[in-house]
Amino acid sequence: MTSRILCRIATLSLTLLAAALVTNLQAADPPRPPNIVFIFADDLGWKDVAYQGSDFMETPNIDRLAQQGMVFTNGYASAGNCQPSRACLLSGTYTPRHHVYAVNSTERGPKELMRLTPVPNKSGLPPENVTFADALQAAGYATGMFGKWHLGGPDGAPPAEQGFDVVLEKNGQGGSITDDPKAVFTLTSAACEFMEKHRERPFFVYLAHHAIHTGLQARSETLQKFKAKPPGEQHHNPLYAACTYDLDDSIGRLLAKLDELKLADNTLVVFTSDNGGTNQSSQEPLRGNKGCYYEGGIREPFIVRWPGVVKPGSKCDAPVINIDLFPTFLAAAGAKPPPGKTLDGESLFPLLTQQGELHRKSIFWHFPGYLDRPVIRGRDAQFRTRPVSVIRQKDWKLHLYHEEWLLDGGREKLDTNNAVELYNLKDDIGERNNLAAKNPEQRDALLNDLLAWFEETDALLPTKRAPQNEKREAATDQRVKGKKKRLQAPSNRE
Ligand SMILES: [Ca+2]
Repeated sequence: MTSRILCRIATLSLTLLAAALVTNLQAADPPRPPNIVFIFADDLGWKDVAYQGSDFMETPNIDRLAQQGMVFTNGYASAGNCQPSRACLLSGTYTPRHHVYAVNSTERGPKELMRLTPVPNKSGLPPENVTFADALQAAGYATGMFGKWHLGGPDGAPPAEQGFDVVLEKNGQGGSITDDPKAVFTLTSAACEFMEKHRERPFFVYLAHHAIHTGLQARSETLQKFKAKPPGEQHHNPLYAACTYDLDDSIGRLLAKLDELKLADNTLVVFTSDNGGTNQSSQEPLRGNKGCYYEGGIREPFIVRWPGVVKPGSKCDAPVINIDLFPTFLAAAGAKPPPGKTLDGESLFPLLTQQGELHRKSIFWHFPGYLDRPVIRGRDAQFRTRPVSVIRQKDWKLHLYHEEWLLDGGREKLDTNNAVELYNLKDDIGERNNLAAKNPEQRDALLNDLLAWFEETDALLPTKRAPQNEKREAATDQRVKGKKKRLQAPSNRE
């Protein structure tokens, strides 16, 4: 053997030895799991950000986040209002599992117009309900909650009992930063302080802003900026735009802090909102607003940024919903679901890494109550919604209205009783063209899956006539019988 070959063998052995050492070191000291920063807006609608096409709002920081991460074009809140959306998000389960369906009460609106007795509402999650913060805390994360909780009350528990080490609950009334009326900068500063303090270990930030919930408030200079701006055709409310801009500005500060701490590369950032925009902001072409189960009430801006995992500027059209975040955060943390814990969502990992699809067939909503005040292009003139359950499956979406389902003949009369609305969102994102009568096969398939889901989740359904209305219902039954021949199936009611 020549000395050159011997030398090569020696080099190779050393290289193998070094490789083995590195592997051993890695086994002993696994890479640190990512920090998780979840920014949750309040009442920010799908169309309220510039990257979604608002013609008046300016959201440069949210837009940049969208460019740096993955945009989910079919991203959803799990309810049309604050409280149930948050209960679903935190618990990782749909409303039938925890019975938080509404803000305060499921019986909101003119009682004489309610045909069913609504299912009673719970105010929050009991402390034994394992939240995503409980699970991340158990996985070794420092956990901080800043902003709006909205899950207390007689049935709930404060954030400190739901897995958060550090809590700053703050109403949107003033703050330590001058001219911060919606407290966006105060909350952001507290979150930044928390990140800095816990930079040496994995942390979880739940930053639940009060913005842009009413009463709308903004810094005076921002308000002046939008008062001076020519109005858009769709959006033209300077205060609404200013409030949104301040929220966006605070998000910019938080992202800059991650850069400053050199943590951005190992931090998963998620941004979305708890429900659709109020009637102060049109969500067209989406139908409806906050409180509705039409797209305007539940479809949201939904962004995930995760350097090295998520391809910048990528898009995903699969329907996803905020209960998917619990299992996604667990997967990011390398943690297993807590024993015995039901999780209705699915980890978004296959979508984030563009390596596959989710296993589930459908996503669901269940609102067995009444919500007052009509909205732009709602179902009727009295309520944002009546008792309704919804299934989304691929491009299809079906609404089941419990009043007509229970009281007007159920499945036997589906062609005429208006209990079901069916839309193909791919062709009709505005839910204008009800296909329930035209496509009974698709309608029945979705309806069957929805009914099976009621069984699976033990969903409580509003099955009793409203007592204040029994006499009127009985009289209506008689009248309907008399006029039956003249009745026609109503077309798509607006
Ligand atoms: Ca809200």
